Amino acid sequence: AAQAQAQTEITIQHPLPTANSHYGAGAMAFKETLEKLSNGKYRVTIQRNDNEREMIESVQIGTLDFTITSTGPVGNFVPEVRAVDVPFLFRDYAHARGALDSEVGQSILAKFPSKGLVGVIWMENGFRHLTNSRRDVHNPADMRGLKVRTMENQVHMRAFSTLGALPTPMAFSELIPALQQGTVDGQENPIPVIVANNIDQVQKYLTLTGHVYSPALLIGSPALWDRLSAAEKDMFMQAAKAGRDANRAKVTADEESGVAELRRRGMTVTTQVSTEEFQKVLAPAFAQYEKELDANTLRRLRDW
Ligand code: EAX
Repeated sequence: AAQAQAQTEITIQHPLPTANSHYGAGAMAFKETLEKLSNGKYRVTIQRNDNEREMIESVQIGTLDFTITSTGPVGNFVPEVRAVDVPFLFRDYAHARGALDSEVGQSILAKFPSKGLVGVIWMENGFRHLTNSRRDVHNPADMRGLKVRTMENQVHMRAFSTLGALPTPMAFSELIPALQQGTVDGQENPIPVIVANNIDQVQKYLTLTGHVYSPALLIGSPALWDRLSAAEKDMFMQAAKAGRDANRAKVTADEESGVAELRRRGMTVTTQVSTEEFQKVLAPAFAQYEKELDANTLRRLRDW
């Protein structure tokens, strides 16, 4: 009888609803493609875990095979990633996707193995917008004094303090309770995250600041990856590309429908925002980024 093919269980975790979210779409496409290409040798289990830092730590020690995470906390593991979190770095989705898929984006992924992680592929969270429970925000002056939850990301924290807000870093898992209890006044996330997590239920005002593009990543565990043959690595990469494409397609769809949906749910939406004004106020932060981050990488990403 044919040798029963040994089956390998693969687990992937991400912080959003497994069904209707842009990470869920990516994880599902990854699962379906890998199971198909491996003729069932690999079976993928998708789980939700809304603490991105924890997932990255689990991948690093080998207790988790893959995670889809925003780059938010990743800069604390791979400092070179901080360059992609700089506000107003990317003009639009085409710029961000093209630059990250190009050799400059790949050169950042090449920094992961020395930190005990495998940066498999760039995925996408989306352009981040501000929500808050206190007031309509039209310009930087309206940000003053707002307690804004940020990701555990020094680049973002510096931007919000430069704008006069009070950045309060915390994991995504703590966000909704903090908004419910009023520990923070606001937060910032892409439309798909706001819609998928019903953040409109704890926030009244949405301002389409688009202040930073938030990449995501499929990060793998070296404990698994280094055991794969070249042919298997190729299968995993094809599955990763299918996941990336499905993830990005869902972001595009959510961007088109999400703002109208949030208005329908009762949010007050401010669409006209002068990004020039925000960038002018952020000038001191940009000067710091040029000093602290890899200026060459910043320039190559910005000019791509
Ligand atoms: O990755 O922590 C955040 O605000 C992230 O955008 C969210 O977990 C999706």
